[in-house]
Amino acid sequence: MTTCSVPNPYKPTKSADPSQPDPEETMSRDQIEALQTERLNWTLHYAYENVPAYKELFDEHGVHPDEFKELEDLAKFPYTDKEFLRKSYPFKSFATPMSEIRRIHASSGTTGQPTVVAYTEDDLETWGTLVARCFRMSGVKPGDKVHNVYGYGLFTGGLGAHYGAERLGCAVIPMSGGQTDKQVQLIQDFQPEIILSTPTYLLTIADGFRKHGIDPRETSLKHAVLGAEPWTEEMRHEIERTFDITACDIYGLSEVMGPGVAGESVETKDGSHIWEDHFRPEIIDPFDDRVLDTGEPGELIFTSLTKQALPIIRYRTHDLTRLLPGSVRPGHRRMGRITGRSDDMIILRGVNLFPSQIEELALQVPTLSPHFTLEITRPKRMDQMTIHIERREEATLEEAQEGGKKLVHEIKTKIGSSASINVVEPGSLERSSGKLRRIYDHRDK
Ligand code: DLL
Repeated sequence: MTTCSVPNPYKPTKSADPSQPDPEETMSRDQIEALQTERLNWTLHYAYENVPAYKELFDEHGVHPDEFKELEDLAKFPYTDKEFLRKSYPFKSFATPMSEIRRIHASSGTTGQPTVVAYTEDDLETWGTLVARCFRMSGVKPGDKVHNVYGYGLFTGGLGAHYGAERLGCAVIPMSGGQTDKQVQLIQDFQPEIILSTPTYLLTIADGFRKHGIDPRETSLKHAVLGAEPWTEEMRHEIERTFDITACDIYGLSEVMGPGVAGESVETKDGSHIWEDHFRPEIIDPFDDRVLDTGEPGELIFTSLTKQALPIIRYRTHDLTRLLPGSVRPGHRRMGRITGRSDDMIILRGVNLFPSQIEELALQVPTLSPHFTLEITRPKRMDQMTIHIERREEATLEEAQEGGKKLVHEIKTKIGSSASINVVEPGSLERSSGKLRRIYDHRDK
């Protein structure tokens, strides 16, 4: 293993009884902060001494890991982003020799070079443990059958969720995304209690059930653990009603680990607890980079505390949310729902808006479905947004068009943007088997 002048204060331990919380899960806030201080001290030295790109970045910024004495000192260190990792493509950001690496994943993003991430054996152990924590909090029990729809492959969703569920003691059905008819058949035949999916693809699976004349409320499913894309409270209600299940959030990103950075409790459904024994979150103002207080909305930043293969320092996620005090796990703070990504923000004639705001309003109109896309154009140098939205099966086209007018009115009064609406037939918009693309911005073309 790579050396570091500061001894690593962490060695993963397998919890004896996976149905019970890990000891770190129930630590007090003071205990967590003491752990974070110790682990940050190690991480900063470890990254500096083992990844040339970090040494270069810290030196350029005029800061040395020895200057870290207490949590507030983290603010002295520079931010990193996807570009920082891309410059080290493919393996130069790894802090360990390849002989220590056991897994490599990559996130493609929408454009350009993929970002490569890696895990040592200990990192994989930690990942499984944290995903298992999330699932347990979301109502999954050892012995449950888990239908895993997250994509297997380079995407961290499939394998990340898979090993977490195995760790918890579940029987995993590694279905992956797509093949909706087969999803329906296997859920019918194998009778899983749990489904893991992106929220939008779960709606497509619901349509698949209906197509086969099956009411989605009649399946064996009891709990869904959903993530990998932004979703709203309205979407939670829609999914819970559609399947007669509970739906909890799971959050994560490849660069920080993958799914399982934060997870939600089925009892409180009040946002995801970030596992702060492994990650130190911060919220910053995305425009002037100032660190904001707990409760203030801004961009989420993460520093890893225990990662070996790919330590990550003050990584800018571009995810917009806020930190809240812990509830069922008081030592760990929660994150509010992600309202959007700073790079997904649409600026329409000077007004900022996110697809999640449209989702929230659209789901309040009973004749409109949650399936929509946003098309942005600029005819005659004026921004124009068209919402293409499917009517609900049970509504006529006329009723849905009436609903569309109501939606346009709500968008105007609540968000301040003008939009036109195009109500289309059920099933006519493109579906995704993973993360859904909502925005089609043609303004630059
Ligand atoms: O999407 C990891 C993951 C897989 C999380 C399965 C949850 C479930 P990436 O492909 O690197 O990793 O994408 C990370 O997806 O920065 C967010 O913008 C978005 N995202 C992930 N989870 C949520 C969530 C995985 N629960 C990016 N709510 C992140 C909102 C989410 N956005």
